[in-house]
Amino acid sequence: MNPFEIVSQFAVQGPILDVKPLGSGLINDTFRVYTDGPEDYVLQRINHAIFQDVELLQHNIDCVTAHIRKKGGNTLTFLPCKATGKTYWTDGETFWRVSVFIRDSYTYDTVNPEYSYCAGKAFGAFEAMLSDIPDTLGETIPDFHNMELRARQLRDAVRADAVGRMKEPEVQAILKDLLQYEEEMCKAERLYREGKLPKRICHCDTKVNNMLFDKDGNILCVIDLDTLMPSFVFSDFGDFLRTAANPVAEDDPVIEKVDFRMDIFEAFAKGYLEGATFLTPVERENLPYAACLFPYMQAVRFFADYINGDTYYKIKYPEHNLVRTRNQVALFHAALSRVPQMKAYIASL
Ligand code: GN1
Ligand code: MG
Repeated sequence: MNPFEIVSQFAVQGPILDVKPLGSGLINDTFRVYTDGPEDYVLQRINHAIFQDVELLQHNIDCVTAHIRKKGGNTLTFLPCKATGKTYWTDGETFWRVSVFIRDSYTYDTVNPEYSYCAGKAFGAFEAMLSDIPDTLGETIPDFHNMELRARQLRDAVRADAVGRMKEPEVQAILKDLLQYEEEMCKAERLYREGKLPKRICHCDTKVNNMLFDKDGNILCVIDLDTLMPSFVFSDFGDFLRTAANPVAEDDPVIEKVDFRMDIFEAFAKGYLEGATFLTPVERENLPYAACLFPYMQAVRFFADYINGDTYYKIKYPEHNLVRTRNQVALFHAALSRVPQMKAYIASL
């Protein structure tokens, strides 16, 4: 079906002029819809293999956007489907949704400390706003940021060795390195089982380019709401730093350039702690752990996907997931070496 017909399933205004690819997500396909009316739109094909319960996915998004709007915050506006009134449309095979395109907005793949401070405040405030949401949200991908599960998935991938990549010496070396830290990195699940760590509604994909800025660097709103779900606050804190504190992209092959920038960490932590006024001492104390956990978890996920033969993340060339893995492993080690400094900084705030 052509995109024009898909868009016209939704209550859009004005004739549609054009539909063009937008953004750089690794999971869904995104397009900008140009119209002759007052608004342009964003059309997205939801990756149904990954988000298997689209009804639940859109339920979470509908509840959260309504709650934020009620509180006077800025958020995305999804259009109802003309036939069903739901915020998605399906032909039985593919799933689509449409939201209003936010004009004069900018996304960045790298940020300076000033923008990181604003992002910290915005994500902290975002979580604070959701702390009293009356609705029940489900896990759109069950155990999405559960490190124990991700570690098990890596072990399963290694055991199956579906495409014979375990014979590569580098793969063996990376595996050995990652396994050394497995227990330490599964701390969050242990704290949760001991009743010391709560789950809260988190964004769970706080990479730096999931935030819209205006031309002066103010945050307009948080986007990519697919993974909104109950999780540990570590998710949002850690995943932002994973992308923002690294001076290079997550798939940059020159790993000598990978680093964990403390100026970005400090600015983000300061903003986050000002916005997230609800944190318990255990959550606060473990923010440096979160900064290590997310590069680690992402390394494990990219690595497992490489071993599985690239079935999850979109890749642009055959070694892409291995290159991503090397980058994230380097970032993990850089972050780990800065834990004492991170702890001292958090304690000083
Ligand atoms: C995926 O599709 P995108 O780029 O928003 C992934 C995140 C990863 C990220 C790595 C549902 O996000 O968890 O951190 O790639 N989303 C899902 O770039 O798996
Ligand atoms: Mg995403």
